[in-house]
Amino acid sequence: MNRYDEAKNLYAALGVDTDAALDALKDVCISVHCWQGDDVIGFDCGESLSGGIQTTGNYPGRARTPQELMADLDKAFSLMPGKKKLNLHASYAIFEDGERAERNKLEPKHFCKWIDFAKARGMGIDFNPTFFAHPMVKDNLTLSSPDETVRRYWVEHGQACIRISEAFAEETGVPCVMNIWIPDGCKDIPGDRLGPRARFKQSLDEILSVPYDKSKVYVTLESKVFGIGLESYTVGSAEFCLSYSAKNGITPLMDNGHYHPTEVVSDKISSLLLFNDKIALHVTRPVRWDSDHVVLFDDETREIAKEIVRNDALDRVFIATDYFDASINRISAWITGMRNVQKALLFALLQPNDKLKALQDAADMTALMVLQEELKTAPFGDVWQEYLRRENVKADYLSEIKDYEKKVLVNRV
Ligand code: RNT
Ligand code: ZN
Repeated sequence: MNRYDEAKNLYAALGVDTDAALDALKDVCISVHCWQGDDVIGFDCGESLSGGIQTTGNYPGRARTPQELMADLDKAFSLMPGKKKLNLHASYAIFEDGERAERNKLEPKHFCKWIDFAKARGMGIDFNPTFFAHPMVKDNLTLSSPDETVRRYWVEHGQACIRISEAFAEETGVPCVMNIWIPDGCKDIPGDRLGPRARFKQSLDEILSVPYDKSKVYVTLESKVFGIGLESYTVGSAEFCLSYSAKNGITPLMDNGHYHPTEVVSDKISSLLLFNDKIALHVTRPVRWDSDHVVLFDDETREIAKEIVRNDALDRVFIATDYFDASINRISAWITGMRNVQKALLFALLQPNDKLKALQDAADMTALMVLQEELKTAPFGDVWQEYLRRENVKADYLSEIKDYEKKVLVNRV
């Protein structure tokens, strides 16, 4: 008997159907963030990263042009199993022949190369207005700025992005998730917490006043607790973003690096699912702060996946990766994080969820603990290998990455 068949029997004894789990996983689409490939720099204005987020490390081989980023994405995609979507930021606009456009004047045509890229690969595109790394960010503020010229500029940027998102959906035939995240905040104790939030609220209202097809564009709103240099006050806090989303019929997005260190997103998912048709996630790994380390197959990633699966919400949660590590091979980082999200989902799909629930309802917490611990050492690896085999992807991606590094990446100097 091969290892998969043996694992299948062992899981069956625990009440789990491994074939059903593999079938479910193959339909899950994960949105792959383009910004891991070039340290969140983009192509539109050459400003260094700001907004309280930081990429650290200077491993050779950063993608410097759209061509390089597309080639690297292709390399990464070829070694990632499963269904993918491309997640772009507005700062990745591609301008032809020196013709530039300001962020408030961006149009679908500035992304036509990306549309062609996605279509050729049968993928949808998700989108993010870029409210950072730009000279119009004044005093760390964008949509909440008291300077009407600044606020208007960024409102127009948001509106332009809605039109671009709708074009992505129309061109690819796949709905587009457009995520709004602003870095706005204060390093030190503010004298007014209400004013910036009131202006942010008004700006969002203005952005959403652009007519768009809600079956094609899902607008999401991402909260945050603090950023580097913005430690004391964040305009788009959790309460603000959840309340705004609930009241205005848009989708809340939780990034698991955006909460206090002992708060976990896995515990928030069930609550949001009770009150929202859809929710969105940025899967990342915070180490001591929102450090955006590569996602690992760790406890919290598994717990997040379990909450999606056991609440039967695979079709209600938009899952996207969001991390940036410049200290290791960037393509390997992409693949490792993506595969770990999928591993966590498979692990969750291999839980006897009905049994676990019944034990809890019967208040048999002893048996619940024993079974949950037992599951940790079940032959998960053999089922994962079977998934890779069915997806036609090798378990070993490192050798191919090392080869690409030698042939392509080291020449980028
Ligand atoms: C920042 C947010 C945001 C960004 C990307 C680049 O803390 O997580 O999602 O990481 O938009
Ligand atoms: Zn995020």
